[in-house]
Amino acid sequence: MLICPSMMCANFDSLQKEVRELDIAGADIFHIDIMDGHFVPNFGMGLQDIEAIKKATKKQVDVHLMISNPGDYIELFAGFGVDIIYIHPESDNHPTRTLDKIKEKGKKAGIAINPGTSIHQIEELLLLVDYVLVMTVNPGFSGQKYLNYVDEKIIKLVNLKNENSFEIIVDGAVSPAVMKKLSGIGVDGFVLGTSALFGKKQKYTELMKNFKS
Ligand code: S6P
Ligand code: MG
Repeated sequence: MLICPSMMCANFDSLQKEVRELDIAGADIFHIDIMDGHFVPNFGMGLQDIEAIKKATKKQVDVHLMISNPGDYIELFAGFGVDIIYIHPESDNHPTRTLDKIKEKGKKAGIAINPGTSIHQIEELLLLVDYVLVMTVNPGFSGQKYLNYVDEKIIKLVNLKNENSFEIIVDGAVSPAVMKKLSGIGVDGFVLGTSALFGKKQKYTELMKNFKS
């Protein structure tokens, strides 16, 4: 089970300390939310944050691009040495071209899909991606409510995994209970923010140990 801390929810007074502690605690992929105030009504992390996080860990780093026309920025983000680039096909006129661009840069390609995006709309893309990031909240903010109706789509996606070769990561209001439920049905990993990991009394090592067990 892959644990992906959503770094937007970390304590920014000491971002690199947070990264080092999460790294030691067993984080697998550091998740960086990038927003443009256009595709989503908010602004997320900045380019300088990617640099700071990359300097503090050797583990994998992803960028979740919640931006319009992500195809215009693949070179820019690949240049920061991230490992995985997620685009929203909803915000790209030519998502397959953009996924090709990501792979040409030697990066793993992912699609992030909104709660209202059906499998039918993205079926062809499944042949081209390494990861599918299923949004269980509408993108743009942490601390939202889990949208239960997305579960049906997650089950369908799990069934499609055998014909393709992608991993399913769930992003949005993932609590320990959600993790337990979804890892049981074949989800590969979780983006963790305020619902499970940040702002808690327990240390990251303790929390992470419980999640992995
Ligand atoms: C949402 C973003 C997510 C959040 C994450 C926060 O737009 O893509 O990665 O940061 O969902 O977790 P939580 O538990 O506060 O919803
Ligand atoms: Mg995200």
